[in-house]
Amino acid sequence: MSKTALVFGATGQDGSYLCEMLLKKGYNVLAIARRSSVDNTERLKYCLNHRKFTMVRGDICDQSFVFSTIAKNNPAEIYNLAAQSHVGDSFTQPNYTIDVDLMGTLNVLNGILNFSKSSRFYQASTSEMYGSCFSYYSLIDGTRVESKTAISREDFIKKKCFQDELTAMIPNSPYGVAKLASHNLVKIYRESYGLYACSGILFNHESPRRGELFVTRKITSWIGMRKNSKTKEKLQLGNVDSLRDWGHAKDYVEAMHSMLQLNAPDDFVIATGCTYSVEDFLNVAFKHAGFGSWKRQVVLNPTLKRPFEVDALRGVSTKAAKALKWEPSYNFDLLVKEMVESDIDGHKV
Ligand code: NAP
Ligand code: G4F
Repeated sequence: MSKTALVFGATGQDGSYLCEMLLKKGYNVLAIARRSSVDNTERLKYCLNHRKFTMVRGDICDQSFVFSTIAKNNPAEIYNLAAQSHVGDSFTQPNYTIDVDLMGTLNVLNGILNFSKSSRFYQASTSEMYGSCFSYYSLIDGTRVESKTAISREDFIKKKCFQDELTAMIPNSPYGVAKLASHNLVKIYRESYGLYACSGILFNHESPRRGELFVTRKITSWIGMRKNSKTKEKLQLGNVDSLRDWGHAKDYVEAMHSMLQLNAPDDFVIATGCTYSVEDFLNVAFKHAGFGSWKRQVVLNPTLKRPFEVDALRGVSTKAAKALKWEPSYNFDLLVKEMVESDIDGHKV
């Protein structure tokens, strides 16, 4: 008999790729989408007519809904991707972010504990939980040194600084705080009650389906509009110096699934190991679009800067490579190219 997977956050970027992948693997997929006054199922267009796909309307903050859905379906696997996922917005909507990103997780964990203890659980943790903490290998004796002092951007790049499963986590945003509390709850429920519960510490991952308010898609959707003569406005951005480890969402949903197929639950970093600045993204995206220098087309607007920034991210996925046999199939250039081409082509994904 086919396994059933319950997906919270199915209408989002990752949720849509995950649902498609699970259907391909033969799962019955129960997709949770919150009620909306406009259609929010665009990204699920390849799933909606599949005979093993069922969509249920509900909110992760509604404990009675979460409990009854878990109890009724006793799913083999539960993925929690539902979140207010915009870091910048978490500064202006901290209470709401904590409600969805922390209390929502707690609802699912308690639903599993009380009604479906055999369900395997995946939690969408994030590199935003690190804040400004990182590690680096000492170049002198080769041992792993945790650096807790401030380091320049140049040294971060030069000294091969990175974050992994052992790096300290001191978040810089309400979003990071909510996600870290959820991350710790997953560990506590795993160790206290024996649940099969995992967290994937995923670094930034993008795709043509990325929401248009995240920086990568904001850039490529502007390029698409400019190329198709739909805007004369310049592109407004905040901090273009920050460094991110950007992968492709399609690769990352494979890792989520693999984490739930192990003999024992564990937490894993999922990342490419490479770091690029927002400025690098602009350079490569403008090159693929055949545009000149981005500097003539972009306005740096200080009001788009965050009150507190995660300056530099580079993840090391050695643990996932070994246990999950996971590695990314996209590099930075391929990812940017796919996003630019999709937006120029009218976003047919
Ligand atoms: P996304 O596109 O913003 O999707 C978030 C999903 O959560 C959407 O389906 C959204 O529904 C749903 N949602 C929001 N509030 C909800 C609520 N109260 N009840 C039920 N559903 C709700 O995010 P994503 O990029 O796919 O990321 C998936 C998860 O991974 C998120 O938890 C995110 O925080 C985490 N994460 C993402 C990255 C990344 O780089 N993408 C990295 C690390 C971790 P609507 O469609 O109706 O808005
Ligand atoms: O694209 P972003 O908004 O992604 P951010 O903040 O790194 O968060 C994403 O990745 C996290 C994993 O590390 C996820 F947990 C989270 O859910 C989300 O998916 O911003 C990237 C960088 C930041 O440094 C930001 O300050 O781009 C900078 N930036 C510059 N101008 C901008 C803009 N970001 C946005 N969203 N919009 C701008 O105009």
